[in-house]
Amino acid sequence: MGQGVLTHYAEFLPLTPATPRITLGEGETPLVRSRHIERETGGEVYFKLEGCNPTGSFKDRGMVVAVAKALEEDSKALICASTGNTSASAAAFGACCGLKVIVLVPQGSIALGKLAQALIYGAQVIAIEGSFDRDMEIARGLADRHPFTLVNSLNPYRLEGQKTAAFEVIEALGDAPDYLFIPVGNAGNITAYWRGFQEFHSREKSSQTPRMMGFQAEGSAPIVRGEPVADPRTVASAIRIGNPAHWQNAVTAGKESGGGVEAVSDDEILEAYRLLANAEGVFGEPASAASVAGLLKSTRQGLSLEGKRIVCVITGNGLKDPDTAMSQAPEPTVFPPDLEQIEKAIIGAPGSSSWTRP
Ligand code: AN7
Repeated sequence: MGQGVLTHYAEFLPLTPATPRITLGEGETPLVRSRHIERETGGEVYFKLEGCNPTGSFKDRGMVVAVAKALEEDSKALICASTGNTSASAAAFGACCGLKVIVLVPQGSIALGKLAQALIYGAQVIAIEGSFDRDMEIARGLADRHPFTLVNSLNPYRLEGQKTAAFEVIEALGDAPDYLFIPVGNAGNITAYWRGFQEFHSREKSSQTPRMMGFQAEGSAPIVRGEPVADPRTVASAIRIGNPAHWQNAVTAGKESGGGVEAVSDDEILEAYRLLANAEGVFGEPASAASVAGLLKSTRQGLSLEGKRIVCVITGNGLKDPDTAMSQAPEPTVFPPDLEQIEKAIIGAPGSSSWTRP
């Protein structure tokens, strides 16, 4: 337990004896069975809780490999463009390894918790007007001009690390599931999972590979539309991406696996976000809820999941984005310190007790 991705999965990663086995305790995240949403689908539904990683998202699995290789190659600085989670992860691993970290984020559209992380871990945070896609071009340009290691998912070590989540799913279930529902932004993660599932299948560690069901937000769904989106919009700021780096790989994963990439609306995302929290006790960030929104939408559109095993990837922790949480739930009610008044508010008029949840 707790040995980290580099040690645990060394034989499946491009490591050498000179690769430092750094870790912040990433990986080995829980796979939790659904108790509520499952009933609506007829299948067996599990949530892969990637928000339990050290910086609160799946990015840590790939970042630990990318940063270890950067150290091996004697790099002195990391750079990335990010909608938030990549920057938090890069900042943390950079801090623990003594590397300078530069992160480019879209000004005004990165969730508060992620910004707080990048800042407190000590990264140089550069907020740029406009969308993530332009930040990505600038980060690539800077990495070309200077000896900075680009740690976006264009860095091949990132996807190598992220594929270990698929290994864990197979190990937890004893086989690959029938379906994997996953949010899609830059499309690195769906690419990495597909690679991981194929790799374990070819090593006879699973009897099948799952159908890969990727979901973009409707207002930033370039893969679904078949063209880049100039001004992507969605409440799920992590996946507000108009021109994904791994576009073609996502299409391939969908095709080869018998799944595909589709869109869910912000309303569908927020419905799934609230349901996940208040009916399952799982607090994922809005982008993560896109996987569950996709599952509910597919079921309602008639996809038969009877007897099937389904995994939804909950990619990031809900605490990352407190503003969206506060906007989606009622305000707390304020009382004076008076037992009777508070009691009345909780159980209503005398004699009418209501102890069970509505
Ligand atoms: C919670 O941090 O792109 O399809 O710069 O933070 O691999 O991009 C984050 C993406 C899903 C989409 N869920 O994954 C970034 C960034 C969460 C995320 C995605 C992201 P990809």
